[in-house]
Amino acid sequence: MKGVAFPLCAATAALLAGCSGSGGGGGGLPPSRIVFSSDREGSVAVFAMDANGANVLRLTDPVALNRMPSLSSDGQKVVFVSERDGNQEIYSMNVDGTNQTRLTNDAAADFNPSFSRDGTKILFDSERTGNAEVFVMASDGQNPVNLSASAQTDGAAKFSPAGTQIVFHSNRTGQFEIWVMDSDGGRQFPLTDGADSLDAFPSYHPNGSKIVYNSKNGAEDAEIFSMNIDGSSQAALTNNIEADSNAEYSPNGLKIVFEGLRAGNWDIWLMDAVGGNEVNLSNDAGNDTEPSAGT
Ligand SMILES: [Ca+2]
Ligand SMILES: [Ca+2]
Ligand SMILES: [Ca+2]
Ligand SMILES: [Ca+2]
Repeated sequence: MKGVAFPLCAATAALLAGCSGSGGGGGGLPPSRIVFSSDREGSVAVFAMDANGANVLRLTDPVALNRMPSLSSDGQKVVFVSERDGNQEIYSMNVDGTNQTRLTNDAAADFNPSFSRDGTKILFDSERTGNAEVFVMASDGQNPVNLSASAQTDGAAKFSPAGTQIVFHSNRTGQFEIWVMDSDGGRQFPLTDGADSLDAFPSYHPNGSKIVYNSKNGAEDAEIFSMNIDGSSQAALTNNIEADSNAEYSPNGLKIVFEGLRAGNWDIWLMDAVGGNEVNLSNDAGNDTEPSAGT
């Protein structure tokens, strides 16, 4: 492990990947890729790039719609949504685009997939009950279970690093808030309470202490926010007049990747975990959105 990890950390991968052996969960090499969706070649497809934006590779064919990729914590697998079979279904593939496998088969829309840290489970949104719910299934698509079970919209769920909690967004109070529940669907309660703030797309810090999400919270447009896991210390990390959303911490917890519109089209941006030092990683005329760094 030592002999393999050191050269990776000395190179550009250190931008995002965990370099110390402390605090990390799971095994394997530190992830060094960011997956995202882009329309730069026409129809929306899934792409991967290095943590510094280099070595861009298209992973899905430019037919149908392929989007919402989420990288596994070991950096080897990607779950994503495709409409290649007529409606939105969850697929998995290797990070180089090989072995694309369909995991769901339901006439309703299935979307927003993400892995548990150990890679054994996948959370996803499904409308198969007649409204959007948070479902969990095994990583091979077996045993889908409705965890949220509310009559309103629930979705965009992410496991906590330990796998014991799930953070998600829901409009069951009449507006979108960030909610948390036990991994079996128990003890569901909101963490935010902002009038018309559209709190959405939450994701945990790799050490489990923070949640990053997007919110309007008094602003004209969406900004990236962070808060403690009990909902305290809510703070804006971006401040500009265009939308910022879909944030995820880097595997080492030092950076945040997100999508932003401030360059005139959507791009994948990287900033410090406390805000600042914003860098445009995609820097392409197409719309680049939905980044995932495997956290
Ligand atoms: Ca479906
Ligand atoms: Ca629901
Ligand atoms: Ca903004
Ligand atoms: Ca772009």
